[in-house]
Amino acid sequence: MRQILEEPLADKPFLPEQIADHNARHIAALTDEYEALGRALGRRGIDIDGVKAKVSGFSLALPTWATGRGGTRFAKFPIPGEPTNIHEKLADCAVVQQLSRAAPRVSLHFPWDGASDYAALREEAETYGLGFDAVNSNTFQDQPGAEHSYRSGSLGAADAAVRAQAIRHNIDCIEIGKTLGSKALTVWVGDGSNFPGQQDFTRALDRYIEATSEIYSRLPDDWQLLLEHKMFEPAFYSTIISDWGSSLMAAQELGPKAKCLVDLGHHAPNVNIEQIVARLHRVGRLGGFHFNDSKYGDDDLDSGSINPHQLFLVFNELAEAEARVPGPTPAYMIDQSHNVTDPIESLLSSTESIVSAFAKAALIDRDALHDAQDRDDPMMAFQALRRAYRVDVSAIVAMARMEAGGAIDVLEFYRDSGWRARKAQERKPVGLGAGIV
Ligand code: PSV
Ligand code: MN
Repeated sequence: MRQILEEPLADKPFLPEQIADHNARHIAALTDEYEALGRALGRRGIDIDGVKAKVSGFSLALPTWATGRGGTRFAKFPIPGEPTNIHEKLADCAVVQQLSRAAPRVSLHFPWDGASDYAALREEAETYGLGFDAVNSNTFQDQPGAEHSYRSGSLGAADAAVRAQAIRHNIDCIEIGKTLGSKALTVWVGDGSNFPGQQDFTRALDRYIEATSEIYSRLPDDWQLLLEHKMFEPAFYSTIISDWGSSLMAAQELGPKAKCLVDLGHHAPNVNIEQIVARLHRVGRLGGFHFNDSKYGDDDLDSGSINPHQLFLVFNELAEAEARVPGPTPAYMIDQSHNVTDPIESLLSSTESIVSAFAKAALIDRDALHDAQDRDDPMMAFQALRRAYRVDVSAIVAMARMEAGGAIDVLEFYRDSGWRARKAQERKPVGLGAGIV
């Protein structure tokens, strides 16, 4: 057992010297691995430092709701020391960012992340070196004291008063986001039906688009409206924005600031998500991602834990699209439910998986790939992808992280730091319950 690190005096969770001490123990091995990989890649004509530079430029956002223990609708098993309010959630996100150097933005969800002073919250985040990504609205749960219930839908509800309440909430989120410095509102609604005949598919979509266009009209010029589709749950027969087709239809009707957000878990098993990515990019409507992994449905498992190859293929399509039509980077975010791990550990490990998939995609020899495609040589086209996928890019990712001030072995540092045990002394216990919050 290594010694538990001291509570830092700085505004960041850990002192830079603590990270430097950790890195000093690992730098010789990392340099050795990086140089060996550099030689191997050099033989293929790939400059490892160029790949590392691309990796250094990659970043994603953390969802506040993934910093606490998630749960299923059956139960939630909290751990001592998990965050109980937005300030504590920010502190935990700061841990992930300080160690990984790839997660400098936080995505807030309202009303879960309510605060009394959002200008002060922005300053608080800045002291951690964090900024704010998209704000998320919540019209899938009823809040205490709310005038209307979302039990029969929200933006697509048959009752105009319910729709008006949902619109007002989204506009409130935009206003909060402006103070925070966010540039996007993500809208996911659970609206749908459980019985055939319960809802008129067309009229429900019409109502949703009409209500959402009111939100769209309140969007600042430099903002985006990210529409997140999901096949099912909580509605089990039909969902209003169930797939990328419905999402794209809505985005195109709303206007150019509306884009589609792809949550990897929101598709039927085996759906070709990488092709969806290519399609949405082609029409300029790929707004962002919620990364997670799944085996059965919207499992919200850790990114790369089940199907790292799919993650790689998604990044391959993004690299391909970017090479063809350079444009703004989509909003990258994690959206997971950490039911059995320390959420910080899952966020650290998932960040590493996502950055690694991105790094592998950066290794693909695009000329060889295109050449094989054009010669109608499926095996060599596949091999162009395979050669990149087989490379263990850990040394590139760790080197980029270390050079940016992060830790070489993020999980080892985090465990040695005793962060969670310290927080268990300081933070209030979380209640039992079910659900993700
Ligand atoms: C819905 O399943 C979702 O993916 C949306 O992004 C929500 O905002 C988030 O999970 C939290 O419920
Ligand atoms: Mn999501």
